[in-house]
Order: sequence, then structure tokens, then C-alpha cells
Amino acid sequence: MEKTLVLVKPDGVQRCLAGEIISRLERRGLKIVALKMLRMDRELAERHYAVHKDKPFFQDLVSFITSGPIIAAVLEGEKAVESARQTMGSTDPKKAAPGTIRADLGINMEHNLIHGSDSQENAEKEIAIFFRPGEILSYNRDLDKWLTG
Ligand code: IDP
Ligand code: MG
Repeated sequence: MEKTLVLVKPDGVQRCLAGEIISRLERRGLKIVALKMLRMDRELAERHYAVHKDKPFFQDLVSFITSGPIIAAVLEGEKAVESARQTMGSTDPKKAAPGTIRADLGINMEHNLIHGSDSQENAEKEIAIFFRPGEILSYNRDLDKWLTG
């Protein structure tokens, strides 16, 4: 089954929105298969955001993501990458569709509460940055039959 990496960024933790954010993804049908709280250091942040290393906002992004604790989760489900991205909303909260996490709760591009992998390939790479294989659980939920179509 497809997996994706989600991070509740430092603003989500500071604003006490971690539960709300994870809850919205869970209600969407995604299954939590790994979860941890951590504070990213610069090396981890630079690795995670390596694709953005030449962007003008890279240093601010690294400073922000390392500024406080975050919550990292691996979520599993059919089209998990796309489902999580859809539930998150687009990068700029002001342009995100109403009903998405970023539109409803986000402030601006820098403070947009959540990271979600953008492809299956990147999800695999990002999951490996945050979790060892043994930390990712495989289990069935009784309601799984209601969540597959
Ligand atoms: P995504 O988080 O929606 O996948 P990306 O383009 O991968 O968006 O960018 C990673 C993060 O970098 C965004 O979530 C946002 O916080 C920040 N970011 C992206 N573009 C800009 C920008 O133009 N100015 C400031 N920050 C940006
Ligand atoms: Mg991205």
C-alpha cells in the first residue's frame, strides 16, 4: 500500500494544531503507520529540503523547520501521496482551496503548517530520512474495508 511522509511544522506544534492536522488526515482515511516528535537539526533539514537548496527561501525554510519541535508521520492508504496533498491544500494558504488544512488554518507561505511528500519516489526518500524500517508498522484496521473503493 502507498505511503507518504507528513510533517507538522513548528507552527503547527506551537499553535496546538498538531492533533487537528493529523486528525484531518486520519478522517480522510489515511492510516498512521509511524509517528514521532523530534526537533530537526540543520543537517537533517538540509537533507529533507535538498531539492530547494538553490531557492532564495532555502535558508529561511531551514531556519524555520529547525526552530522548534515537529511531528513526523508516515501515513498509508490508497493514493496516499495525492490524498495527503489534497487534504493539505496548495503551498500558499491564501491560494489553497477552502476546506484544506492550509486554507483553513495556515497563515502564509512560510507558516503553512504541514509538509507532505509530492511523489511516491520522494515519499520513499523522505520516509527513510525520518524512520528506520522497524519503526514503520504494518497492521490491519477493522474499518479498512470501508476505506477502500
Ligand atoms: P510544498 O510544501 O507545498 O510541497 P514546496 O514548493 O515543496 O511546497 O516548498 C517547500 C516549502 O518551502 C513550502 O511548504 C513553503 O513553506 C516554503 N516555500 C515554498 N515557496 C516559497 C516561497 O516562494 N517563499 C517562501 N517560502 C516558500
Ligand atoms: Mg514540497
